[in-house]
Amino acid sequence: MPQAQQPLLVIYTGGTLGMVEGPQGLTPGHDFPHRLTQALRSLPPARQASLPAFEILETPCPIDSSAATPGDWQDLAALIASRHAHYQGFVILHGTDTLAWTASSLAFQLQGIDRAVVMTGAMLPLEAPASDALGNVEDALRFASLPELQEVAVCFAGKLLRGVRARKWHTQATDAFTSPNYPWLGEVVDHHPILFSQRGLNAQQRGAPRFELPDYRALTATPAARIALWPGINARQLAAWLDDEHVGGALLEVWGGGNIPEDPDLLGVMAKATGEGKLLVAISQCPQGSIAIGAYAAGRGLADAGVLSGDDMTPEAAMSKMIHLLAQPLPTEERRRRFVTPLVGER
Ligand code: ASN
Repeated sequence: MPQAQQPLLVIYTGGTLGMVEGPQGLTPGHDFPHRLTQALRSLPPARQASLPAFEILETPCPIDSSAATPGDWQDLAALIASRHAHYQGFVILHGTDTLAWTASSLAFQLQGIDRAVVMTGAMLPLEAPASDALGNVEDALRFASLPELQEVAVCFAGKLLRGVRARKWHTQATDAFTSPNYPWLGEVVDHHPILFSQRGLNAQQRGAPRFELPDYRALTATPAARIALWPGINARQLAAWLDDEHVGGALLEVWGGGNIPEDPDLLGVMAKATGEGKLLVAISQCPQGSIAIGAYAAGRGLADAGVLSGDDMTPEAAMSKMIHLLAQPLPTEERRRRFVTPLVGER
């Protein structure tokens, strides 16, 4: 069937959007396909009629996304990859807490995807008064049916963001996501999805999809660590992470434009780790802007210790890229080269 005539596939993975009140508080509800179909009937007839056709499935065990692991990212990418040729696009309904992590990971696993994977969630359950759930689903469906959208994106509160640039920004507001270092890919105006197509990956896409689906579950032997530096951190504390033989890489969250204390012992711990082939990467603790290692004398040591620049990547993008690269049997130099190369518009 030509792509334009294929339906969308909606995958419900859990999250507040589909939650119901249980004895211990909100918990993922079941029977979501039926509940969503019911809810969509509450839309005005013209809006119902203009929705793209879709099929919907529920993962075997919907979760609160705070429980998600790289293994879940892997399962979701495998599911999309296996159905990819049969659907015009995908809408992933996901908890907001780790939505940006899953979006980032999917972008690396589904490199070169030639259709839309639109992730959304909600701050309130579908059946709650004044819920944002139905509006977010409606917007996501409309964006996912656009053939020019050919990447993993996050649709939330009327905005469309690049998935690998998105971050959860607010714990309560319905406008909960932002894209600190990349402009929006689109927005909804009067229930119409408007794409700013010159910003999309489709303009840079080359050839057929070249999915990379490594086994993240095998990675538990060489995990990645995330370490935010603080004033007063000492070499012994850093070594507790980096000397661990099971740690294959670490994201260091440093200050400002790429600065760390001028402490030779601290730098010695980093240099030892990179010398052992570990992938060390730095990003800034500032939520906006990029780092330039070596602009200040205080940052020069990072380059000398073999720490790579994460440029303006989000922590979610940097960590999921590191996990993606560590899960593949790559020579150290190739892994370092790929980390600093933009693969899916992440930097
Ligand atoms: N704890 C929820 C989750 O991430 C939060 C939400 O979806 N709004 O699954």
